[in-house]
Parts: sequence; structure tokens; C-alpha cells
Amino acid sequence: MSIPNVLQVGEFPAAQQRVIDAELRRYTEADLQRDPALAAMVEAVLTRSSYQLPAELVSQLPKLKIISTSGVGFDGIPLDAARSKGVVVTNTPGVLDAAVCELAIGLLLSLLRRIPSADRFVRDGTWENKIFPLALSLAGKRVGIVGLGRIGQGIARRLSAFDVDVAYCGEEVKDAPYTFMSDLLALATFADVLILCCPGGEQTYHLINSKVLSCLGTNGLLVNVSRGTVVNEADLIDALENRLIGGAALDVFEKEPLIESRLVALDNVILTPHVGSATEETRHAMLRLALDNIHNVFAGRDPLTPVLG
Ligand code: 8YV
Repeated sequence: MSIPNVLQVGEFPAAQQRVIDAELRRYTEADLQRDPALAAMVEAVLTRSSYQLPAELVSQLPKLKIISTSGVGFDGIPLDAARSKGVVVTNTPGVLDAAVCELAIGLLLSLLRRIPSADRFVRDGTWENKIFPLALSLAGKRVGIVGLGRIGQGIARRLSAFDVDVAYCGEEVKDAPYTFMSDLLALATFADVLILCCPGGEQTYHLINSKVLSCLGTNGLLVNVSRGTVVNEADLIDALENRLIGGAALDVFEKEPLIESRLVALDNVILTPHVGSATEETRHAMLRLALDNIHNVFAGRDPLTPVLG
């Protein structure tokens, strides 16, 4: 079996890189810049959700057969460019659901119970002189889920153990025991907590804006494990700074990595560096599926989890 020539866009942790290098002949964008003739040899692109793949790059790869992303989101892949060249696009749905759901629940509990500031309170010795302020319970809260796909349903299922009332909005009514609300503003008004787990991309760009946040209200909380682009971050910062909502827990941002943002100065937010799927087990399973998609296409079989092709 021949070893595919693959352009890797973005970095993977060292252990994953070893797996990649054992199975593929890997080139980087820097290799292509050094020797542009290599572009003619690239047959596959391997990337992951934290990176944007430029359409121009795709058009410079005449032998490209497949773009395989290690992640469920494909908002960073230029689908039109791939389609026009007949290139297969694959992602890794399913294998990361549990990890992303767990992070969503963890962020929600951290936000309500202020776990990060409680930890700082103990470490910096404040406990010696003060009582930690009372936090909030999850039990009895109303949770609005934006996007009841695989991950949204997984979050709702896990939440059922917490004695909460769940409603959702999305493109269609799902066969699920939660209240459907077609109107996002109605969902935000209903919810004490809004959890975002819809796909990114043009359709959901800035879905959450000042209007939605004002419906969420001064005690309302926002959790985002979808994409930073789903939220108008300027509106969110304004709402947080002016205490127009209660707080937010964010794993994703409009521009990543997040640096020099006004968000870091706020005590009513929890920030994590896009780690929804970042567990050893999950990232291993994601990479396995991403590589198997490439191997399948090169063996003349159907890709396992196609987005396109
Ligand atoms: C994230 C992702 O970690 O697969 C993707 O596309 O971005 C996930 O792995 C998660 O959605 C953000 O919390």
C-alpha cells in the first residue's frame, strides 16, 4: 500500500504527531513555501478545528483528493473550493460528543458555583479573613440549548440528572423530551442559562447579540462550546461589563488564541482555551477517524464520515 503525501495544516500534540508520521508522508506549509514544487505531490490535507484552511491553498494542490479534519466543525474548510475540485471533505462526528458535553457541564457548574474563584480564594489565603460569597444552584434552573444536535442532546441528557427544565431551539423539532422554541429570543427569555452547541459558519454568525443577551437578563448565564463566531463578542463584553447578564463561560472565541481581550479582566467570566474535545481518549479517537478517512479514500473505499463527496 502506498503512503499518501499529506499536507498537515496546524499543529498536533507530540504523541499524535508520532501517530501521523508513522502512517503518512507529511509536509507542512513551511515545506511548501521552501519548495513550491512539493504542492504538486500533495494528495491529502490533514487539519483540525482550530485552523482555517485558505481556499487559495486548496486551489494550489492539483492532486488533492481529500481534506480530512480532526474535529466535528468544518467551518474552517473552504467547502466551495473543495467541491469545485471534486475533493472529498471528512470530519470526525460522534467520537467527541462525550468530551464536549462534559466540558459544557463542567463550565456550567464552575460558573454557577464559582469554582475557579473559590480555588483562588483558598490558594491566595483570603479564606483566613473572609467568607466566600454564596454562589448559585443548578437544581431548579431553566436551561436553553441552542442547537439540539448530537452534542446538544448529550448535554440535555446529562442535565436530566440535575433536576432542571430544558428547552431548545434549532432548525427543526427533534424527537426529544424537551420543549421546542422556534424563537431564539423566547428561548433566551425562558432560560436562566443558555448553552450554545450549534455549528459555526455563516448561518449562525453573531446569532447571539445584544438583543438576545438582554432577553437572557441580568441573572442570565451563557455557556459557549460551539464556535466563537456564534456570539457577537463585542456585544457580549458590553453586556458582561455592564452587568446586563450574570456571567459567561466560554471555550471558544471570535479570534483564537484569545489575547489582550477585555474578557480577561472580568470576574463574571470563565475562559478555557478551546478544549471541548481535548482529552487523551477523545483526541486519539478523533485522529484515528481522521486518518482512517484518508486511508479509506486512498484504498478506493468510501470515506467513513464524509461532509462532502
Ligand atoms: C471543540 C471542536 O473542542 O471538533 C470541533 O470542531 O471544535 C471541538 O473539538 C468544542 O466544540 C469547543 O468546546
